[in-house]
Amino acid sequence: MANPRLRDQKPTQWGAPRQGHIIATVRGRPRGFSLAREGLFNPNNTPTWLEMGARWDIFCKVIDNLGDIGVAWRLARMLAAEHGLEVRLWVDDLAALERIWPSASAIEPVQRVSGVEVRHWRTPFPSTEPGDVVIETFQCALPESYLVRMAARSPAPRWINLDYLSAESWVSGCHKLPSPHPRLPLTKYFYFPGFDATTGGLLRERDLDEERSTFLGDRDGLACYWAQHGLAMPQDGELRVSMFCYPEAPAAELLQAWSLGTVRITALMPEGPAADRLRASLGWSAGTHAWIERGSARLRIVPFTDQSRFDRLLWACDLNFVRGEDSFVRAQWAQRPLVWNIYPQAENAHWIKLHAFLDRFTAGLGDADAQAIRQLWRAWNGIARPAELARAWEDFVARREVIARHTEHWARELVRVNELAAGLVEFCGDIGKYAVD
Ligand code: TRH
Repeated sequence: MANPRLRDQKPTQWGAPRQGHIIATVRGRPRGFSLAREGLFNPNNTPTWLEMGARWDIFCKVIDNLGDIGVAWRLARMLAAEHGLEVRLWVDDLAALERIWPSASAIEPVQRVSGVEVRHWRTPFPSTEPGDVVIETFQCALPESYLVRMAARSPAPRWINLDYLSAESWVSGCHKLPSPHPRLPLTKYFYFPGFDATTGGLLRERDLDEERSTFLGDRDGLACYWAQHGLAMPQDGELRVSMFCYPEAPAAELLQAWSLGTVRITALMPEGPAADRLRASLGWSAGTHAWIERGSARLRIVPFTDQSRFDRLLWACDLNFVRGEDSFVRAQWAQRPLVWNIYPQAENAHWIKLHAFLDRFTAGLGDADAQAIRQLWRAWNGIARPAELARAWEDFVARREVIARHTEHWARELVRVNELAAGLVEFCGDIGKYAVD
């Protein structure tokens, strides 16, 4: 059935030509390289795939929570909006997309949202012409029929697996590694996000910093923002905190520590399983929007918002508790102190990942400040004993100004590292040039 949202859309948007880049890199081509086969030699002046503005297919399986779709959707929007590419996002759980982007519909199998064609990924998979670039997010395993069609194309689509974010050092060695398909004439390349120039970097919208500065520079706008949360502008000495975490995080214990402390805390916690667990452990039956007050602390459960509004929450708060992958990155772009609740893995494999990030993040800080961050993050993730949480919080909050300056500096340095979407576009252009017969 024709989808009314798609009817008036142009079938293809043409992206910016990247000819100059191609010519510059062809010189060092390896043995077996074929200009004609790669569609780069262009005697008839017909457009090459890069000149045409390639069509990109992104595949996303929602395993749990919202990080899979959070990353896939951000990448899809950026490729369409900032690189002029024609992007189709195949996602198996439209409701997850609707949660982080309510203008998407949980029931429309084909829809156009924010310049992206969104398709419900169902089984059996429809017969469709593969894109020029195929992004498999988090090794979600492409449909077999689609792989066969990819193999039948000449040249074959550029095929990338966009992997999970990690600060571990092995990432540099695996970034951009090719992996031939066991049966089909296809090669998948592994693309790893990361925190230095030897990795794929992080997703960061071009206008992000400007938007953030405008938001924070507009006092009336900020007052309006807080009023929407039922709050006046923050008072001197008060800390505004956002708390997005997994249900296992010791939120009730932290609230207890806050309530006994000298710093006034106002916390906003997005609704979801962690908020439900906190409610249950406090025997608190009030719904979203109600305040719970305990000593120096008050906490309110707030509605889930879209990704852009979530950014504003992070920008507005003085301290952000975040989790998973995408919100963790966004908290860094917010340039505010953060506490990461890492996605738990079997046999505590995530502890290694957490420490790898902590090592990078705290490098350059004095021992006591670094220790304050480490201890709070460890206690929040169940590595240190829960009894250590209150002490860790006290140390952290006492050093909050140094930590705030450090986080700002960290974020400014991180901006220099590759931007993931732009790097991916460039890499996909390069793959063809280095293919070997
Ligand atoms: O939801 P997450 O925990 O995601 C994951 C998944 O568990 C996944 O399986 C795992 O592999 C990955 O983490 C590492 O956390 P994350 O990544 O922060 O995703 C949450 C998304 O939700 C993010 O895009 C921000 C968005 N969001 C909103 O749009 N509005 C909101 O109000 C909030 C709180 C979040």
